[in-house]
Amino acid sequence: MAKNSNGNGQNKDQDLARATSESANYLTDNQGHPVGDDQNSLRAGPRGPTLLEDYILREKIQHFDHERIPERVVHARGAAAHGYFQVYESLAEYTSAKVLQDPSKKTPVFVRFSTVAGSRGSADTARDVRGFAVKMYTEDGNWDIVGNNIPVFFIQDAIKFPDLIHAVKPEPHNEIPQAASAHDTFYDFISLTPESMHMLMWVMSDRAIPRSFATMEGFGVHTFRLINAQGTSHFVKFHWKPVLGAHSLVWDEAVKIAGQDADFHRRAMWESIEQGTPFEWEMGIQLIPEGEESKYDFDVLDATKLWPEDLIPVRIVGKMTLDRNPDNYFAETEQVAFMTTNIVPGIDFSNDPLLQGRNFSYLDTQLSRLGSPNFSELPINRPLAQVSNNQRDAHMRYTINKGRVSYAPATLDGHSPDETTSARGFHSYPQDVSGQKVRVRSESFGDHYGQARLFWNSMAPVEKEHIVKALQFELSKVETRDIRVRMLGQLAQINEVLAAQVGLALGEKVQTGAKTAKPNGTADSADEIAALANASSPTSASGGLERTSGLSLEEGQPQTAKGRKVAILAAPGVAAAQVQAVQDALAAEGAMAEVVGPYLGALGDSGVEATKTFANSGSVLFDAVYVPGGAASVAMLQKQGDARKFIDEAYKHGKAIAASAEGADLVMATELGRFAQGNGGAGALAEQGVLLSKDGAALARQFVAAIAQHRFRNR
Ligand code: HDE
Repeated sequence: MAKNSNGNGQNKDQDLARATSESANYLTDNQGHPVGDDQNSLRAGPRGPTLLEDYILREKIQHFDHERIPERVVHARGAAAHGYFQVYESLAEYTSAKVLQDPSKKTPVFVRFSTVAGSRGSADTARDVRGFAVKMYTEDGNWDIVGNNIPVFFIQDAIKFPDLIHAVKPEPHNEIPQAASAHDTFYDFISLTPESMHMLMWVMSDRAIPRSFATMEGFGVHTFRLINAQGTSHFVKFHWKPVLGAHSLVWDEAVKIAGQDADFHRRAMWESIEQGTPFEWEMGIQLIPEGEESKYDFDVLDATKLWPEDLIPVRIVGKMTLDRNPDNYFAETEQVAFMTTNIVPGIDFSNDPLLQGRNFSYLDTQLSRLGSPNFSELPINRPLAQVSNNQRDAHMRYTINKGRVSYAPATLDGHSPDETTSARGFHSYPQDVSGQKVRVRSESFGDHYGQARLFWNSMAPVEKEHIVKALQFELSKVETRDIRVRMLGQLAQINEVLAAQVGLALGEKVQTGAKTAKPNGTADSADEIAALANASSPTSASGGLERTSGLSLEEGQPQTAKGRKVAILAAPGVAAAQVQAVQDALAAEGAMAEVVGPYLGALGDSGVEATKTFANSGSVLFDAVYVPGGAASVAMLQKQGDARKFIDEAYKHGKAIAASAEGADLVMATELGRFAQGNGGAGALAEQGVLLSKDGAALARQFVAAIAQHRFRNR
């Protein structure tokens, strides 16, 4: 089992709270009383009623009755891991934050990934935004970057958040649908909320169905400030760039995986860490010096806008490694409490109205979820930095504060911690602020389509096709025609081809040139939408860029087979040496392989064992397929419909396929055989990442290279 390597060994403070059943000598109740019989309740006679006196029964049942706490109102389904963060070089030029100074220092972290809309028991691969919440236990207290895997948000102002979430969650009358945005109330809200169009494009793109947590980017979303020791401020956006590159599933896979393995993402992270392969991201920052923010045609306070990377490059500044699984899901992953207000000296907020609202919400929600202001004393939430103040009492107080003094100023005995006079103390950036009290949206937040277009234009053709198909799927599930039509009006403002293509699946003709929204709020008539759209030019709110790097998943991703999972299809008689050769080649590149056979365990006397079967797995759970030779094995697989389907489906999903020696016969027995015959044989297949060869060693090399390309979109 992988042991952690986080900077300070295991988090010692938290370790005090860890309990193992192995070290217990005997069973007790919660008061430490030894229990003599845990199988039978106390009753009056063997067949008589149970006695109230049975404190052991009552305590056990009562504790059970109260086991559940409210699930998170959003981001209920999550999985988390421990690890550490290390900065590459000191960022003292920009910030005095201790965690960003010393490259030799490892700061412990706990990171929770989540979906947003689904309940705790929903499936991992639902189309949704993913939460990417990082808690760093720094020497100056906890720093939480409570981000997502999408760099922008649906709304500009926190006051609309309850509406957004009510709209996307299952509808209130029948609690349908679970973990899905494809329903009337969501699109009713979205079609009336032009500011959500940019985010909608992301959520309809491949970003919303990630292959793995390890292949997701993370974003702080809001603009924060970095403040250095001299008090100079830079606006900053935080990024997490996956070391493996950003990769996604295709929709058909996502849907099937939800049925085959609803825990697909959490299982992959758990297994990878258990096997000693950590999940890694580099931290990136984009900076704009305070005072220079107005030179852009988007407002840095507007969370529906990103900073195009071609305009403001991302500088890579550090690395985060997740290498230790939690010991207990509830105590750690469920009870962890992230809060946007957890920032450290050297970092500060901006006036982003969404962030300002979040700064209220996260403490508030923990009070309801965890039940007491003492949630910060739970081991997973407790800072490693010292905590000393005059706050006292409340439900479930854990600390025993000694002495008479719980106030300041004080002269009486005991310890009354004083504010630090050194620069170490947290000081807000002394920004000039003045103005009338108003409920308005700044005009600089008024462009809602420019960056939606930037995103669309930056997509590769196959990604555009996926967005169209996602919208066709989603909107065709909307029962109310008016809502569908209004959505088409919105899409037409982004791109008329997009709107027309989506319209086809809805049986609607999109009127090109039909303008449809108003800047600060809702737009419920075509005229209002028209007025708004006119204010948005093709390159507005995008620094004049029509497209920018950093958005498409089809460009600039590292070519690596690391972390990929390969199915080796085998039956009795399989050529064990070929299996071994490909397993070695894959392991050398950090890829994993599993043998899928007709049944579990030893495959005849081949010396090869199957760890998965055609009945309990499927091609969607793997990134590539290998068919080793062995005449008897291949002959048996050829008769097996599941084996042929495995290959056909892997082909359909663009995955690398390789077959050595007789293994090629299985491939040729599928649809691919017919394709090869009609298109000039094995050469045509090879171009599409289907490799057939007798030379096992050469094949293994080519196969690894093909896996590193991730998907063959030319099929
Ligand atoms: Fe959250 N959000 N949010 N959110 N959010 C919560 O806090 C909220 C927003 C995000 O793994 C809740 O502890 C408001 C943006 C993540 O435990 C709650 C607004 C972003 C997580 C809450 C937003 C996020 C949450 C529910 C609009 C990306 C999961 C449980 C102003 C930057 C953290 C909880 C975890 C969770 C409120 C918008 C990310 C209710 C009011 C934007 C990753 O407090």
